[in-house]
Order: sequence, then C-alpha cells, then structure tokens
Amino acid sequence: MTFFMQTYRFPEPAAWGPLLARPAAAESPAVAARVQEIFAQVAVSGDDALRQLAQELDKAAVADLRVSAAELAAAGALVPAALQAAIRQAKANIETFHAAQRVVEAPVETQPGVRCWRRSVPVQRVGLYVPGGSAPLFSTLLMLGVPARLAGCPEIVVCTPPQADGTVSPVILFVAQLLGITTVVKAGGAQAVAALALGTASVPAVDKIFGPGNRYVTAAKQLAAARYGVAIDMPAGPSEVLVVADASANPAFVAADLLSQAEHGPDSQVVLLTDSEDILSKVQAEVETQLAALPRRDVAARALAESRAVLLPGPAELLDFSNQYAPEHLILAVAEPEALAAGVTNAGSVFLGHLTPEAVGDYASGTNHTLPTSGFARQYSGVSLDSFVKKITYQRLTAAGVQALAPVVETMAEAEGLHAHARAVALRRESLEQAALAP
Ligand code: HSO
Ligand code: ZN
Repeated sequence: MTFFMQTYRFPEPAAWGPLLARPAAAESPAVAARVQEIFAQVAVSGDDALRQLAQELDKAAVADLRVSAAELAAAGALVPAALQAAIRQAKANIETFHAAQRVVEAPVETQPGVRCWRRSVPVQRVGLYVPGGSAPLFSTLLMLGVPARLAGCPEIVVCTPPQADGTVSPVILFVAQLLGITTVVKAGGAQAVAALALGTASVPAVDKIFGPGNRYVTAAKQLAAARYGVAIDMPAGPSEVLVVADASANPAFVAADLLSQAEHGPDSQVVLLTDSEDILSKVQAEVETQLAALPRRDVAARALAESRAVLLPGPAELLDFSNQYAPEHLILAVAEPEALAAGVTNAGSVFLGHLTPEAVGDYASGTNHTLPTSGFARQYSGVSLDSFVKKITYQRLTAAGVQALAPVVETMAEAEGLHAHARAVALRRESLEQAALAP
C-alpha cells in the first residue's frame, strides 16, 4: 500500500482552486448543539457539571478541580532532568523573542497643543487551554504562558483535561510552575471553555481565551466569542504545513517535515510543492520509509492520504501557489530561500533553508507556534505579545490646542448634523475667548 499524497503535475493556475481548498470544515450542527448543551450545564451546575463531564468524557474522577499547590510543587521531581533543561532553554528563547516585541511609543504632538499617546495595557484575565489527549502538548503552555507573563496579565487561568487517574501531566504542571502560574484547572473540552467564559466556583471567568483544541473546543470558543463577550485568540482549524522544495532539497529532510505535521492528527494538512520531478519521487520514497518507523504512523498515513503534492514549472508559480494557499507553516527548502521569503504575502510562520525544520519553531527557536490555519494567514497573525495587551489611546489638549482644533471639529460635526459634538468643542473655545477678553 502506498501512503503518498495525491499528486498533480503542472496544473494550470485556473485549475488550482480545488488544490488550494481545505477539506470542508467539519462544522457539524451536532457539535454546535452539544456545545450549547454543555454551556447550559456549566451555567446551571458550575463545578458539579465540570466533575460530571470529566467523568463522562475524560473517564476521570476529579474531586478537587483545582491543581493543589502540593501537586504543583511535586511535579518537578517527576520530570526527567534532560527534559527540564530542554524546557528551560525553549522558555528562554521564547522569552527573548517575545520580549523584543515590546515597543514603547513616544507621545506625539499632532499639532501644537494637541498631544496624543498610546499605552499597552495587559488583558486582565486570560484563559489558556492546553490540550491533553493522546499527547499532552506542554509546549503549547510555554507558547501561551510566556507572552501572557511578559505582557503582565494579572490573572492567568490554565485549563487542561485530567488524565484517567484524575491527575494532570506532570510536565504541564512543571511548565506552569516555571512560569509562576498557580491557577491550573482539571477541565478539558467544551466544558473548560464554558467555565472560562461563564465562571464557576473553581474557575474564574476570563476576558480572552487562547489555545488549540478539538472540534468541540473550537466550537465552544466560537460560542464564547459570539454570545458571552469573551475574545478568542483566532479562528482555529487543523494544523498544516506547506513545503516548497527545489532540486537542491534533501528528500529525507522534506519527508520528515511532511510527516512531522501529518503525525499531529488525521486531519492535518500537508502540501508539497516542487519544480523537480526527481525530488517528487525521492520524497515519496522517503515518506514511505520513514512512515513505516513512526509510532504514530496510522495517524500520519490518514493525514497523508488527504494531502497533496503539486509539481509546478518554477519559483514564481511555487510562490504564487503558496501565497494563495496561505499556509500556517511554510518551509522554503530551496537553495536561495531569502529571495522567495521576500515574496511571501500569506503565511503564519516561515522556515528558511534546508536546516530549519518546522519542529524548531514548534518547540524552541523562540517564535510562537499558535498560528492561523485554514487560510486565515491571509488576514490574521499568530499569537504574540500583542495578543495579550490592549493599546489604549490617550490625549490631552492645551488652551492653544483647543483654539486651533475647535474650528476643524465644529465644521465637521455640523456637517454630520451632530450639534452636541460641535457644542462640546465650541463651549471650551468660547470660554477661552472670554477669559482672554476679561480685563
Ligand atoms: N505544530 C503544532 C504545534 C506543536 N507541535 C506542538 C508540536 N507540539 C501547531 O503549530
Ligand atoms: Zn507540530
């Protein structure tokens, strides 16, 4: 049996449409209806609903929903020293990269006497969802927790599903502890999102919810945003990678990159673009060899069966296709990656050259791995320090400022028929004029 992606040779641009499309979003009404039920259950029964749903869905008996200080403190001893060291290095790099995103803007005098400025203020209460399941992704807690801490968010609530024994992965707890996060809730799925949106005795309500999850989590985030005034990081879909490979590419490297995305889940999107027939066949052979040795080969094979390899004439077409696809991750496995990179208009995160696999960005180079999927890279950025702050604008006028700006605003307000606006300015202007006339 061959596991390779569906292959297309030199399709005309007019025929790219179906190749650029993601599989129809599995937005089933059944999922939405179930999520609404879960919100209702959490609204009525709070913590009891969370315990019941943990029993029902995670098969876990959870007495205390909050991870205790003792559990947090004990986590370190359960994490091997080598993993602790790796996590510390990753954390340092993520901190360095995100700290550089702090910009302090100088106040601006837009005209004499009119001073305007902007201040970054942290979102006060944030909820970070960390998936559990077959592979608890503790790296996601680093990617969300580091910028939340750097931004100075005063309240950070982590929700993660309990394991069957009612505990949370010690690695997730170790990361929480490293970050100084003390509120960790044993709740997963739509019920965790509902709790973060509505608040329960154990789960403080938050202003913004971050993090990836399955279809239920995604639907729950959408409901939280639509009905409960909670912001979410971005619309989410299955993870994806697009690799552009030219004749200089190393087929084994490319195959490993494709598989590292495919192993995330059966719905992962994997695309190979190349202008070399030789690379296409060598990558195919490599994928088959490497796949056979992967513990998660069943998952990866299912993803590959839905994925695509496209042979195109040259660099211009490769770039054009990639920009139209707008991948979450774009790997430029080409001899001159800088030239192509400069032409990228739509992508979540770009990996240049033969020595830069997506996996480094997933864990430890410093960039964030929470990125726009499903073509949303056309208009959304990945998570960054900015995701955890609001920028509040301020202004203050002097007497000279009011006198100079008043006629402008009065003219505009009257033209819009908004006389109270005009008066708010005119009263100040007139009071200054009278003061100036006073003996
Ligand atoms: N590639 C995933 C992130 C991840 N990979 C976590 C490994 N662990 C979505 O960007
Ligand atoms: Zn990954």
